[in-house]
Amino acid sequence: MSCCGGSVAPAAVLGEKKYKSVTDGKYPEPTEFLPITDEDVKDIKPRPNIQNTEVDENGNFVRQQNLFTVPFGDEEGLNEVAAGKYRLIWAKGCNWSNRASIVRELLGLDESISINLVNMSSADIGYGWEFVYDENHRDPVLGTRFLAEHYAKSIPGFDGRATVPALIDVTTGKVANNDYHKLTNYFEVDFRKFHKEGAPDLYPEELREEIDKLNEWLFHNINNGVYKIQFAVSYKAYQNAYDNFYAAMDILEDRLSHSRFLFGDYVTDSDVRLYVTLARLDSAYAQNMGPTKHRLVDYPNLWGYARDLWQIPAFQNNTYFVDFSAHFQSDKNGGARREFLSYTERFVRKINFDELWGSAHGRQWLSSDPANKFIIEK
Ligand SMILES: N[C@@H](CCC(=O)N[C@@H](CS)C(=O)NCC(=O)O)C(=O)O
Repeated sequence: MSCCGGSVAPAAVLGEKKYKSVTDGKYPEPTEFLPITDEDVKDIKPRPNIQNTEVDENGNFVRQQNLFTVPFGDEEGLNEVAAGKYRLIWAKGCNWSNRASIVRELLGLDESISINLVNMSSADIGYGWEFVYDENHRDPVLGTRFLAEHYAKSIPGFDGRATVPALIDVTTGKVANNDYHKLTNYFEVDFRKFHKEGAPDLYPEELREEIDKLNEWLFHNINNGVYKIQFAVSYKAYQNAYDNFYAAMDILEDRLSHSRFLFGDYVTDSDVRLYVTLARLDSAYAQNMGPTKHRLVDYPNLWGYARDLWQIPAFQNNTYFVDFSAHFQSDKNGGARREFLSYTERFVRKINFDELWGSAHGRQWLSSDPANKFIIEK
C-alpha cells in the first residue's frame, strides 16, 4: 500500500486506528442505554425540528447562524488564548466539527485543547447531542450529559439546536466559540504558540486571502451543498441544489487534475474542508441526497486526492467510515432502531475501508516535492 509521499505503510498500521488521540484512550463505542431523568433535562429544552425552523418561504434550507463567534486574542472582550482552558466537542458524523478535530491533531494541539465526542442519544433523540461514549453518559471533565446544557448555560432558555463543533470553556461551562467557519483558522493562527514543533503551516500568510475565498466557495457549493439537497422541501429547491453541487464537483475534479492539493504541492486549510465532505459522500450523504449522479469513486482525481489525504494519520484517526453509514444504533432490547436499513447500512460492515482508502493513489507525481505533503511552520 502506498502511503504518505510514496513510502510503504504496513497493513497493520493502516488497519489499526490510533483512536487514543481522539478520545483520550478509549475506543468510542456508545455505552449502554441509559434512561433520561427529569433531573437530567431540567435546564434544557427539546431539540427543534430543522424542517420547521430552518426553511425559507420557497422551501430552501437556511442554516441557523452560529451563535458564539467571539474571536480569540489578548484584547479585552476576546476569548483568551490559553492552554487547558477549552474542550472541543465534536461528533463523528459531523463534517463541521470534523474539520476542527483534524486540524487540532495536525497542529499537535492535543495537549492544549482537550476533546470529546458526542452522539445522538440512543434512548431519545429529542435532546440532541449526548456524551454517550462516557460512563453514565457524562463528560468526565464537564460533568454534563447533554451539549445543550452548555448552550443553556450560555443563553438561558436556549431553544435552538445545540450544535457541534463547540469549544467549551472548562472554567465556566459556557460555549466560547462554535464558529466552524473560523475555528480552524483560530487554531492555525491564534493558538500558534501551542503548536507542536514542526507543525504544518496550513494557512500560509501569502495564501490567506485565496484560501478564505475558496473556503467560502466550498462552503456554499460543497460542504453545505449536500445539505441544501438533503433538506430542500420543494422540488425546485432540490433540483437547483442538486445541479449546483455536481457542477461544483466538476470544477474541483478539473482543478485537481493538475494539482496534488487545492493550492498546489501542500495541504492547506481548504483541503481539510473539502476532505470532510468527500469522506462522507458515498457512505453517508448518498443516502440522503436522492438518486446519485456520480459517486466519489467515479471522479478519478477527487477520489485519488481524498485517499492521499486520508493516508495522513490525523485525517485517518478522525474518520469513522462505518459510523458515517450505520446511523442506526441498537435500542435497549438490542434491536435496530430503524425498521428498514438502507443498502449502504446493510453492507457497510463488510467493506474494508482501510484497504480501499489505503490503496495507491499515484498523486505524488503531480507535486514538485512528492515526498512532502506539508510546508512546515517557520
Ligand atoms: N453551528 C452550525 C453548524 C454546525 C451543525 O450544523 N452541526 C450539526 C452536526 S453536523 C449539529 O450539531 N446538529 C445538531 C442537531 O441538529 O441537533 C449550525 O448551528 O447550524
